[in-house]
Amino acid sequence: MKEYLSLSAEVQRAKEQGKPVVALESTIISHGMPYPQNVQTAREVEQIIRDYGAVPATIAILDGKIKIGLDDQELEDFGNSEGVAKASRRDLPYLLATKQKGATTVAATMICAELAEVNIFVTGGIGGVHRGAETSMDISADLEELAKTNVAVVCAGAKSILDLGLTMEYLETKGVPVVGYQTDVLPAFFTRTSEFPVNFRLDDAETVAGTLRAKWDLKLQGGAVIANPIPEEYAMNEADISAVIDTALNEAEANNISGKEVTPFLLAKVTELTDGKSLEANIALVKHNAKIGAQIAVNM
Ligand code: PSU
Ligand code: MN
Repeated sequence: MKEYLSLSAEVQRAKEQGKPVVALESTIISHGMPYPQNVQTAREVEQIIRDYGAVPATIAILDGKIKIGLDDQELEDFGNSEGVAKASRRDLPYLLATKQKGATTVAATMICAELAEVNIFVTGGIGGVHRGAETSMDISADLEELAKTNVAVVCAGAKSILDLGLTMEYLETKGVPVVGYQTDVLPAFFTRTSEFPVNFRLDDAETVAGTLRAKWDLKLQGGAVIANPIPEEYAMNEADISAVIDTALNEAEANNISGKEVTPFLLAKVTELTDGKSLEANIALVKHNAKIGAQIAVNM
């Protein structure tokens, strides 16, 4: 197993010194944001994690290795590459064996983080049950991973490109705690609220850390969702974003988009249709998540 892992110098040092490490995914870099904002955001997010006392580990598949932490040049090359494969659980072995570049999704990042013994992971939004899943059966592998891999995911909830109600039901079935960080309801990524209550509201990083510790001390297999709403000043207008999402969903259907292409297609459409306003929101919420994630890691 260890032969597949390659830790950056910074992460290696952190491990030796027993410093807290926070994992970051790379699909958000390759498929979630355009270049160069993707690389710039990734760097800024890493710096926020350092500023709050933890060490960032951006995870990606490169040269037949699972990279735990990218150096500056690797990050730049990765963010500026065309056609990087989106890598979820099923894709990891193939991409490693064929030495292709892979951008890890939430599911794959959780797997790699656990292999490297990192249990806090910061991202923007998780995948979930898609609208119309009762016929398409499009349910993100992220949910199944949350059910079995011991990594907590700090995010801004999930975009309403998904069916948030069914996503909550799925997580409930799998026993995945959905914690609202200073909120009573599940945030919907671009907006601070949705109609769905979270399972537990926790108001500080220390209590989140204590909850995670109790879960894993009891060997209750699986992760947790720590849902942290977008900062008020960056939240988008509910009606505007909901209209944009409806258009994006219609275009996906009209273009017969399916499988792993669905989420990247919808993300790109939303960015395009909001003239980059959603990109600004996306950047702000990831940075906010980085701050909370680092604080939780420090408290672990
Ligand atoms: N949702 C977002 N931004 C993202 C993703 C989802 O708001 O970048 C990415 C994440 O990497 C997530 C993946 O794990 O898309 C889910 O893809 P799918 O629905 O195909 O499982
Ligand atoms: Mn899917």
